[in-house]
Amino acid sequence: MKIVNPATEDVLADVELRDAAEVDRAVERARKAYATWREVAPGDRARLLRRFADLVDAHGEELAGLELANAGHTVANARWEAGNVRDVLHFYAGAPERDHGKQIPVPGGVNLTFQEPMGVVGIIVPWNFPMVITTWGMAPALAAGNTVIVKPAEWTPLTALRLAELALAAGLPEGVLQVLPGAGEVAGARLVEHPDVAKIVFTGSTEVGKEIAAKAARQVKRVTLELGGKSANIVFADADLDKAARTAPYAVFDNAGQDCCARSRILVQSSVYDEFMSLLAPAVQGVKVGDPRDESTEMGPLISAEHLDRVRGFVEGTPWLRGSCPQGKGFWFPPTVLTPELTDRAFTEEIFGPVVSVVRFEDEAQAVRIANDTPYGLSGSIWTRDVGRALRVARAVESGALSVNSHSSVRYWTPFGGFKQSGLGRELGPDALAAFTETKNVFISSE
Ligand code: TXE
Repeated sequence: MKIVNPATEDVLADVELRDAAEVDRAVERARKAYATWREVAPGDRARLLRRFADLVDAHGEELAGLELANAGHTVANARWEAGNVRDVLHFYAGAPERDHGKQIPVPGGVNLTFQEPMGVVGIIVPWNFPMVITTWGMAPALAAGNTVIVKPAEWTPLTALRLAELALAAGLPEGVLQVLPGAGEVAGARLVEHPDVAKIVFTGSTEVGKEIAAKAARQVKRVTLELGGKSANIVFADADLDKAARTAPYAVFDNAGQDCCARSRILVQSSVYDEFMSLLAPAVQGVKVGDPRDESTEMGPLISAEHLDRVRGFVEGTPWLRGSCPQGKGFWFPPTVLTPELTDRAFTEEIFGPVVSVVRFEDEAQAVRIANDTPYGLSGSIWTRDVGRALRVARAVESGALSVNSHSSVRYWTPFGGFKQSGLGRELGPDALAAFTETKNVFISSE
């Protein structure tokens, strides 16, 4: 398959898509590798993963450049992502040394618990953040003693393929980490169905996530799902309006809106709606869209022509505001602000593009009602100077990753994941290791 730079439409590489039989062979290799990898002492596994992290660090510019070219990420974002891959590998490298079982007092003997690895883990990755999403699954899975097969998205396999080469160079044994480009319905589906794959980590659309969960259930296969979002950015009248408006565009137009955490619904209290909109307009117009290689660029292209068509389909008529973007080659769409009805498709469905919808609310209860009136529940922001309100609303919004007077969602040492149809399970943070182990209880009689 031809891999294309979404900013220029230049062909970057021709990557072979693997079929189901090749997935089967990869699973066999991963099973063999598991037999030895799980026995490697935690400290030795940690040393190998740290070496892997160091190689990622040494090749940071190269990885950032690949992600920039393949996924259209801005150079600033791509560099952050390469750093995140390094940090996540370091964070989980040492985790098994701290992942102790328990000795639980029982009569008549000794009771011990062990955190056992699961076996072969399949990681199915989307195209929006290829290398970080690969790593969020791969790092804790490997650290816990599992072997891993990554199935990158069809359009964006390049950074995952390079990470697999760096892992080998760092000394990870053959078969411990494999990257298999392939079609979702072929290679992805086979990983889900293969009886020797113990767990699937899937990030992608809610539709495919549900299908995977249903198939996995037939084998009681473990799954972690990170799915879609339609997150609310709630701005109360007492907020720092200037800061809320200045930062709102970045909370949704980052990565051209192709971000599951995008705050794509802005809810503004009626009494400050006009003032907020007058501050939002110049902020949106000021977003610099263009060549991702330019250090001052803030937003790049969409991933593909198909996706561009899909995003365009959400914008009917004249939007409240349209920013600017390059014309000509590349899959460009301008930052766009809509003021829809609560029932409009643009307000209820995940657009996954640089389109934000703004609506008004009267009071706290209505804000929470609107925020929660969605099947999704991934992230969200709350802007207010009232600490009590911030806490009340943060507790009331049905969402996995909220921020107050901020738009950040991701820190690798804190948990990340969704409520409702935004997902199942959590990635990152101290608990992610538990998602890649089974607890075994052993009782030894002293009688
Ligand atoms: O996702 P898919 P797509 C949303 C977003 C976007 C839409 C479609 O709204 O516009 O989904 O994107 C693999 N069995 N998100 O089509 O199809 C596929 O090869 C096993 C939100 O790219 O879900 C790829 O590796 N695997 C999301 C991965 O699943 C299958 C991020 C994701 O593809 C498969 C991405 C199958 N039957 C899209 N079908 C977020 N919120 O982060 C596909 N795949």
